[in-house]
Amino acid sequence: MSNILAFDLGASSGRAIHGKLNNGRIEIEELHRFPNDPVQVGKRLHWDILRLYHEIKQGLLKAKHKGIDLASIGIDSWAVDFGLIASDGSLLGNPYNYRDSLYDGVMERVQEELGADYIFSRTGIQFLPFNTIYQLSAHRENGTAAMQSAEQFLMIPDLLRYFLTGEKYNEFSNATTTQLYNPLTQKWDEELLKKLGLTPSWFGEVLQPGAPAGQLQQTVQEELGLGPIPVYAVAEHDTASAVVAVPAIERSFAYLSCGTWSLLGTEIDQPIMNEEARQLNFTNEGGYGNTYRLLKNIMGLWIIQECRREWERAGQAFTFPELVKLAEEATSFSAFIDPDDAAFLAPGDMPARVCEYCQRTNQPVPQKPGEIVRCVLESLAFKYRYVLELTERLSGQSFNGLHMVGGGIHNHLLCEWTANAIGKPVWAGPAEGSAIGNLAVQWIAQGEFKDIWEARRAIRESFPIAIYEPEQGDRWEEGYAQFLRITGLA
Ligand code: ADP
Ligand code: LRH
Repeated sequence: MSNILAFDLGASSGRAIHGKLNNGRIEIEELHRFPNDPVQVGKRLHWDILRLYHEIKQGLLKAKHKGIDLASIGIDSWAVDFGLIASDGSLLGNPYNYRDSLYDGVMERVQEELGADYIFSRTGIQFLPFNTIYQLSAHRENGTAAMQSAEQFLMIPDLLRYFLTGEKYNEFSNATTTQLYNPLTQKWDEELLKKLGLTPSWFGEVLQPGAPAGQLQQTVQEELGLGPIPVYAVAEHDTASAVVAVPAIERSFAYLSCGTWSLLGTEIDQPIMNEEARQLNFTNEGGYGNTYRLLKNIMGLWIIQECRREWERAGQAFTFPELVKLAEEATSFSAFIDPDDAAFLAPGDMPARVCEYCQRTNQPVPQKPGEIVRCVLESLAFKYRYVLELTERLSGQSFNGLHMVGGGIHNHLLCEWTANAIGKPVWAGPAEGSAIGNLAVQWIAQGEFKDIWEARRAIRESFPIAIYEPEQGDRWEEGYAQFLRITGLA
């Protein structure tokens, strides 16, 4: 019954997840998992897009070898990054990784030129230095070769979909993350594009999640020995797919999508584009069924990923569970960081940057890996509380708990500490939120689920949700006050 495949590409790893429905219950099976390591070439930082395409084909082959007859497939990935296509249909260069230093300082220049309030009033999107708008502006300023011969702009899932189908479309949820799409007119913002010196004709038709987007093209069918499998546009921004998979019961709910990034917010029907939202730097990213994701980016487990890489380079290899254990053994509330300090955005020696932060804020400097990880995880938990409270204020809602989805929920300490920090329960699950949301949108499109709420009910009934109740007492209140004081967020 309705076997389908979701390709979910995170900034740290990708997977092909086979989904099937069994009497209204969702069953998933991981067919393929692969690392997604950015590649540094000289000063530039790229994504290995052809390797990702190769891995997608491996996923299709694994499904074929298992005898799975696929009714459809969908692809989601991290946001903001893109490829430019020439008039002959070829990809112009390797897509840049959004953490490339080419983009340093560009956001400030564009804001000065056009005004932050103007940009926000047209897009409703938070100011992050790596948004596509600033990436493209940097390429324009630098006159990079791709900009000279570009004809079409495709984001990462659009691009991979194009390789598979030969058809070029943009997709709504991901398009909104560019900060070039106007949610009020429901179009690419031509005026903004022209002011930036960008060519509006590069930006193509925008498909809604759930729209058919072609089928495997002839050459791919022949290469893989497969039929014309239909391809859907899903909620192709991985965070949008993760929010689809939040097993909420009520319309009003708060979520934390927890992976490389932590995305915390709520789902709303109309974007909130007032002055308060701009001042608080909240975003209104597009979601499934014309909803919006009112949220804020929090630096997330990226800091831990980079610490782990640095320790590995130095000959000390730890698994994530080992790091969690070491953190558990370290002293609590010894030092805090603001995870969103600009120092933590670029790849590099993250343990040293955490220590520098503690030094410059006159705190005890963590020494051992366990102490550093504890400092980062406790700080994340407190930043979650801070952003949850802002979300309540801005959306005029009050939440009685927080849904956590994504690979980060395997970190049980982070879930527990988040519950303690917010003083409310955390409902953790499913871990493969983005892939499950990707599957759900395909099933809704095929009429297997009536709507997103029926899909969310099925997700709730199909996957275990771990409940973390908050610890009682004032300890975490005092810790939070200390966190606010040190980070200057008070
Ligand atoms: P992305 O989709 O952004 O690549 P994921 O949602 O796959 O990220 O989450 C990956 C993160 O989850 C890792 O960086 C790690 O911090 C955390 N994680 C995954 N598995 C575990 C585990 N077993 N124990 C602790 N943390 C884990
Ligand atoms: C998470 C994510 C996030 C974006 C960032 C670039 O994977 O898509 O929502 O802000 O990556």
